[in-house]
Amino acid sequence: KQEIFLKDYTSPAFMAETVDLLFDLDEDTAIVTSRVTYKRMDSGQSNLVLNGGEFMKLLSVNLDGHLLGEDAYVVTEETLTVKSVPDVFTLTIQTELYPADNTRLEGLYKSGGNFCTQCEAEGFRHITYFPDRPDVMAVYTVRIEADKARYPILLSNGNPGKTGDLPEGRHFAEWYDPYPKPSYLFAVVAGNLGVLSDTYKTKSGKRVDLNIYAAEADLEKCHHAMAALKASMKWDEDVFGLEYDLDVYNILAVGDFNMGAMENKGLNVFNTKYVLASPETATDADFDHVEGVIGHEYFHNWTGNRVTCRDWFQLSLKEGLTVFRDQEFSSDLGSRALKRIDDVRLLRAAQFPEDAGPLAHSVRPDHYVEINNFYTATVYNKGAEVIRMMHRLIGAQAFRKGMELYFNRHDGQAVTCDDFAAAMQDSSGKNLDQFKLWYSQAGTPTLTVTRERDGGDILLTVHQSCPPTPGQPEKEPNHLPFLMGWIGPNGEPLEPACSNGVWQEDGCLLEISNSTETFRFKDVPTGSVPSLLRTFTAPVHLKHDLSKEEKLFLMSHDRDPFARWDITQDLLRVEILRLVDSYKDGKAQETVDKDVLDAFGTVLADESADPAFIAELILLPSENDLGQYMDVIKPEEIYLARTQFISQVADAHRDIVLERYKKCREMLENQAQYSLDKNSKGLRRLSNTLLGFIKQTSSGEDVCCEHYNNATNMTDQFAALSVIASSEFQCRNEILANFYHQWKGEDLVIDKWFMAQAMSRRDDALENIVNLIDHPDFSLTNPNRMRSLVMVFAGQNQRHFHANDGRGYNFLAEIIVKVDKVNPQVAARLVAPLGRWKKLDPHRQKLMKTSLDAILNAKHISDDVGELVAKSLA
Ligand code: BAL
Ligand code: ZN
Repeated sequence: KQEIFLKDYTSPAFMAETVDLLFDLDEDTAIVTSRVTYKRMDSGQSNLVLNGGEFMKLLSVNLDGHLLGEDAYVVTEETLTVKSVPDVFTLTIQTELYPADNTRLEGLYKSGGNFCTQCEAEGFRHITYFPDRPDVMAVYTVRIEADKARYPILLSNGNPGKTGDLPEGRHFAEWYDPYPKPSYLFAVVAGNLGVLSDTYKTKSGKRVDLNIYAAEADLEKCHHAMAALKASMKWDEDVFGLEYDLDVYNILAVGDFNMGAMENKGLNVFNTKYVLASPETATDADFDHVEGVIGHEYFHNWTGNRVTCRDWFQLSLKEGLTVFRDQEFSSDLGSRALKRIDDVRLLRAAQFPEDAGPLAHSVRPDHYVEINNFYTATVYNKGAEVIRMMHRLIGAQAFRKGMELYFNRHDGQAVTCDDFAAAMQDSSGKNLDQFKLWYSQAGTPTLTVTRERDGGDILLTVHQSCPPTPGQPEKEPNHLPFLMGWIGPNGEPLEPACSNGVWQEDGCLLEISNSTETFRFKDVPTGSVPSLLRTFTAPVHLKHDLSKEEKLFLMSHDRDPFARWDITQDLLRVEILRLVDSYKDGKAQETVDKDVLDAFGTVLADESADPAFIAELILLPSENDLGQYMDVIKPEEIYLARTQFISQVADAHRDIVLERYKKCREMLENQAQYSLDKNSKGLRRLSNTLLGFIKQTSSGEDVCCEHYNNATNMTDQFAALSVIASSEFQCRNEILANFYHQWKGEDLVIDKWFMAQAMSRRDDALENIVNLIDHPDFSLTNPNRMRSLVMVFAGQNQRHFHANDGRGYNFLAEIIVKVDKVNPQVAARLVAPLGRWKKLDPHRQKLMKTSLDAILNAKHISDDVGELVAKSLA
């Protein structure tokens, strides 16, 4: 495949206006008849060029009622060109598809015996020949015909139309979607499914039928998703005035899905992982993810569907904005501070390494080979940070007005990130020209903050720089919001006047646009400490000159919960990295600093704060996170130093840890039943986090195994399983076997069984992981299973992935080559960890590059994998 460039964009030569599709479904094959009316937009183009070709057979082409001979069109592997077409015409094309053989899971495929589709980004071209690009928006009518007994449920986008019986036990259903949409939002479903139904009344009084389709046995696990859907509909009305527009909202849950979910108009298709949840089978975090993803797909109805992307370079137009919207939704429903901590943790774990590695790209990339490779943390999560910065810079009111302006201007259109920024600029009057560099410049900027006293005042200087990224050697300074506060020497918040900063409810907002800027804070008492980058108002690395004592001071006095968490992470990170540096021949030469240990004890004993928040404070930076702060990652020393830290905390504060754990458990036991309320979730989160410390004490095995045996919900059971799977406890093998037998057949729970082992740091973990590939429940064709074992191992088990003999790398490379034959999108997702070789020592660098070479040299590698491996080796 050729690389394509944003600068080469041209508008469509032909517009499709109406699309009529007939799906004639058989057990393994499908005949699709598409009847499309086209209109010429560019008089210089006499031929109509349509995308399509692979994995389907062209049966016939018919123009305005005339069957075309083979001299009237040209078919290549990727296109169908119909020669010399009129200005306006109807083209009818018949294709034959083989959904039962479709393991790539794009286009039409079968999952669990049911038919479903995935068309984003370019799957529609595997259903029929069509201008498969997002700026061709048409009105779709769909008719599905299938065996009635095997496929009683027939669904597509929009509102339902006629249904009826056909000869030979078949039946049909028709669907009409009045809203013009691009082909990537098309969906069709045929299956034997149960349904959970409800209704929603919109703010203008319209009734909407809500249906979640899933296997009959799973329906009882759909109630949380249904509640989340209704909450999303209400939230979008309340916060943005946006109402749902069709008569029905359908969701299908499928077990084989490349993504988390898909926002097809009126017919979302979801990975079961983000729909099904019961206390027995899903953790509290799973419940939160279901709520967030249901919200995300619902919010796409306006940000993505009603207004869509002009081209795939603009993917963040819908994804960054919709992630921002789902983050806000979850914050409003739960705790804003905890949600922000979660989101920043994810950004640092997934996006910062991407931005620092060979696959770095801007939020709006300007070239690609395979668009599927750009559904990334940068486009999604950094994209959401870009929207969040705009929201902060112009304020919530102007942002809401900007959204209204955006919809007034662009409803029914396919537009660009510039169009969105223009709406925000026009609603606020703030010039966003420089700000838009966030869309085009890759890399994570570093902000360095220094302080200088000038009489009674403090001069605070912020310097910004951004490292080179592939294709971008030089960077311009970014425009960004920097929120901060001050804590006075007595521990009380201070609000010193600032010449060029504006005090808001949660801190003083500084706007930064030059590479170096100085802010004067008036009359700041000696001993005051700044609380920097509150709520993480910009996606940057922060460097500052705060001493250990000042950090400890903030840890106990900053009332801003996010800032308190972030400074605690900073303190812990610096301390663990000091230990890492001290290791010689696998032996620690230093012990944990007493002040840090004492402060940790104070946090553990703090009963005034929300237990969920205490859990966040005591959760140490991950091994991956620590590695990012080293010039050369030392995987084994990081693992050892982090474990040493946990052991020393467990030693020094054994009684507090056990006491706190016991109290949490007692409070939970006193509750009549499992509850998802904030307090119960917090108590589970804290006690489960404490297990990691208890594991290192002499009573570790007893407490962890008892915790497992007494668990009445998956949150507790999985927390214990994870700790035990990574331990040398006698009970380990028995408990792993017990878990497997208890949950055999529950796919999402068996995924957790694989995951717990993929995360194990035991000395023999790698061998076990390699062997699990041959387990009867492992499958190369199921993306969730692949992710649970292979992605979790390569992405989260730094110690074993970077095994010094290269076994971790070989294992991953071999799997990538195998999976690539089955499902290139899933295979491509596994490449990134191997590409980050520059951060390792020369020995490992060589091994990693050898593994990348092996992938590149394998036969018939896909464009998906080829693009990423080539970039990784560059
Ligand atoms: N559009 C792909 C899945 C999602 O971001 O919602
Ligand atoms: Zn999305």
